[in-house]
Amino acid sequence: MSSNIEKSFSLAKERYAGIGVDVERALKILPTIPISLHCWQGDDVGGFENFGGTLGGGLVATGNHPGKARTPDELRADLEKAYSLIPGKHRLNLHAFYGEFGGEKVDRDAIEPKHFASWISWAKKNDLGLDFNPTCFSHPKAADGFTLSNADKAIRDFWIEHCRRSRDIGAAFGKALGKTCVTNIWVPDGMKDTPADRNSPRACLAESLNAIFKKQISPKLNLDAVEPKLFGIGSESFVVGSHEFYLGYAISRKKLLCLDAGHYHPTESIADKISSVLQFMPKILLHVSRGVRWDSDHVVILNDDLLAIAREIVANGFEKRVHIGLDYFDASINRVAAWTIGTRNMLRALLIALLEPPQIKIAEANGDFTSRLALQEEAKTLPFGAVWDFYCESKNVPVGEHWLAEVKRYEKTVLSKRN
Ligand code: RNT
Ligand code: ZN
Repeated sequence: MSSNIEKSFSLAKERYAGIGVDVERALKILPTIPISLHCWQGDDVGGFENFGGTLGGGLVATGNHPGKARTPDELRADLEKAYSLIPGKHRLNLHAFYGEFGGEKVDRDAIEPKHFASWISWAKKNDLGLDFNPTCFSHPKAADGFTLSNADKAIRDFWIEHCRRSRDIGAAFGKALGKTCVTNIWVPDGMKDTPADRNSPRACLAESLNAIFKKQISPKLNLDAVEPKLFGIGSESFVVGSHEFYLGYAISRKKLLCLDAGHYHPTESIADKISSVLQFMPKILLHVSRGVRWDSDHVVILNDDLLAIAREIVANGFEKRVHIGLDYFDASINRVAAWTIGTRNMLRALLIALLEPPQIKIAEANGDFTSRLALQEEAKTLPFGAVWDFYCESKNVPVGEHWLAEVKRYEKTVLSKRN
């Protein structure tokens, strides 16, 4: 280890010890919190079905940075590069249309665990857990904007079957890897303009979900999550699976609620929702993202929103009750860098939260809100950077901006050859 990193770390440790923060304890907890990287950053939410479908459901990946993954092997290679730049052992979040169908046309209602065999063996080899999502968009049967809530029963049944099979695939992941899979359902269903009937589609969605979840699956193998949204591109006036819809559904059916940081009003933070919903359900899933104006999926940066999310998890000891996944896609920058930046930021935010001075909570408990505010502000410039650098070095990943040179080298030698 470089002696400067060690020197800075030991000074930082002393500084933290002086205010009652146990740095070693923080460094023991951080590696126990896995982050689920979303595979879809690697190819602009394209998938590998190859039936010429275009991105739908209001999802838009803008930008044309060269080098997006065109095959499962390329996507895995890019992911391996990203994981090599991120400290700790993490997970991969797959979407159903990333299956490997060997050139065959396997429709969504026919997917099976065997189509994910290479992903499973790759995850095993790399010691990663896998999470899963049915893909209820980018498909002719989603073209009218309705899937599980479609007025046409045949179309609903098609998507119900897809989601049922997705849960089975999640369970197969859980079994093969010995790590519980979280399978998250998000559907794009909604309307561009004011609906005349908001109720019928919601009744249909609830009924479809009941049908999907009918089969019991061991929670050791697979956990189900449902993901609400306020609005989407093309569903500005009405989203069937709104926040209240899924909050009610998740509580009454004992499912995980998935809180996506980009799915609410611009000043509405999901950080405040965490301890609210956890009063009524054992576990939740997060889609950590960053909303910018109408887009809900910018690369995660180390801003106040992210710090608040991490803090709410750590300060309340919710590390085992909150599954952390990322969800964004930026096609305008190097995609391996996008994963690396967002994941390192998520971890950095968790570390900062783990290093929170205990006096802040004590001041609040004593009713001393002056000290609380003063200490919260002073905490913002404590030397967490030195602890983060030490952590990266101890996990054998690049310190500071040094990961970028590796991504640039990869871009030059691998990604730029893809066009
Ligand atoms: C869309 C949801 C959903 C998707 C992924 C690709 O608004 O956030 O989670 O981003 O399933
Ligand atoms: Zn999401």
